[in-house]
Amino acid sequence: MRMKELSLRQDPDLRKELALLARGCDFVLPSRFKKRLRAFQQGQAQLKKEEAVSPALSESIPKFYFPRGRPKANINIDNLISKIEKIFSQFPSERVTIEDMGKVAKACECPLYWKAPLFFASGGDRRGYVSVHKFVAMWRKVLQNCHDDASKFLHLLAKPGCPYLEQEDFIPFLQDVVDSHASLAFLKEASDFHSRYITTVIQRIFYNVNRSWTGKITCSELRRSSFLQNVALLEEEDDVNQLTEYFSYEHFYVIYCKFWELDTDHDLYIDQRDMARHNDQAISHRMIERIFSGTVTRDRKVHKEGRLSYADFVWFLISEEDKKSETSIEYWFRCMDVDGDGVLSMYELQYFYQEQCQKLEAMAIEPLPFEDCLCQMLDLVRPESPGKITLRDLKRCKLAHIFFDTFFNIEKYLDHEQRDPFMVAKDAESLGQEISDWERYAAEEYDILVAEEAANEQYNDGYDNPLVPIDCISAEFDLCGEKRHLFEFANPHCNLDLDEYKYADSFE
Ligand SMILES: [Ca+2]
Ligand SMILES: [Ca+2]
Repeated sequence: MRMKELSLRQDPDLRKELALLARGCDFVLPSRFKKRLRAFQQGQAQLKKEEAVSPALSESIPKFYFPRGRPKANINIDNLISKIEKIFSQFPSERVTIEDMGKVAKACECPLYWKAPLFFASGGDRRGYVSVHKFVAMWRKVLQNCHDDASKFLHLLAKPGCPYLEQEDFIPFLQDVVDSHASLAFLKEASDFHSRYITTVIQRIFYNVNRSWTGKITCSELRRSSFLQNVALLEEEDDVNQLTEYFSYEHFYVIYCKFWELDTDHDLYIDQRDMARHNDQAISHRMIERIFSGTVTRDRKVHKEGRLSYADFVWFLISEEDKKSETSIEYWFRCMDVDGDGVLSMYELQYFYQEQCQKLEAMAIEPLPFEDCLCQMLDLVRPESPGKITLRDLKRCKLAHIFFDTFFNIEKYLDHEQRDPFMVAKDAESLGQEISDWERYAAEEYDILVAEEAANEQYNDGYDNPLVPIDCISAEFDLCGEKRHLFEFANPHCNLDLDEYKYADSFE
């Protein structure tokens, strides 16, 4: 049918006649044309009918791309809105402050800790409250346009019209967690610690969620991650320390203490010399240079000014203590790929191995010749194309941690060397089934720090102690109790101004 139609339409004689007809020329058409014209008109009518009945081809393929989530059938927005209006009506002038926003979040059928994003997205920060009208207008738009949690959460947190989340977008949400989660109540008076904790959690969010390394979390990255499940768990879990992926205060404490030890002048930056002291000179100088080269850091000043911010240290420490995660493998791969061509060449491996040999010799240990080490490593990684190790090879081999430590961490290299290869293989098999290396490290270090503090408390009776993150803190915790609250801020001098730590600096 359509083929015939096309040929009719392309007929020059017929086109001419139709044009004449359109101009109102009234003359007798030769009968052969009349016949063809009728056929054409019938065809047109048929085509119109078809167009009206069957959708265009693009519409007949079911929609499969839903950047804002798949719309749910039978969602009654008016019903949902009236529930919310009912909640607002319980408050004077139908205005709700951040303290009562939890009730609104629940009426919206959202996890409790969506309360701050809901509050701020409807302009609550400017007035100190949200009116029913503003809120309903905002939420109705969200319900109409965003069809799953990831899309809704992103819309609430992002700057207007922005399709991704940047680091600073998380601050109001996390400040509310600090202000209102029961297990962080002990931080109430330690406002200088709020920003450090928040910085840490933001870095962990980007470390785990922003798999593209762009500094911009997209809706699909958020959807693929476990972050929103963890946000929902904040409501059920009384202790943030149980949420080890993002929110654990103990994990923050370990990272911050490790940084504090290196940052001797406490300006929240460390240089290469400070970094060299980490873990008793375990990391090679050549690797430290690479960490400071700007290839794995977000702060653009790292390379120029030769200093690493606390935020960038979070990435370093987690990568250093858990070399099995995808982000960590990417982190160290970027560092080792000195020329940035996407493969680790023999030259690059040798460059890092040379320093390891020097270190071993200084320890009176005879190092393995590079060729032998190379054979071992190629055996371990089994690269797809010989002589070139790619990121894919390292992720696939499940032993990337041993590979990396061989080239830049002398202490861990020696540890691996002393281990039974059979056990190493078994480790690789059980990867992902037990707690992560990072979780194990953080738990052990936390216990050590707590014990150190307890000892200091006993001997110094709370006087200045260079090992304690903030000199003026007198630690108070209950070693027998389940929850150990390290900070009890007795000294008013430690209430530093929150502004003293500029977010803009570390989020650039
Ligand atoms: Ca410093
Ligand atoms: Ca390379």
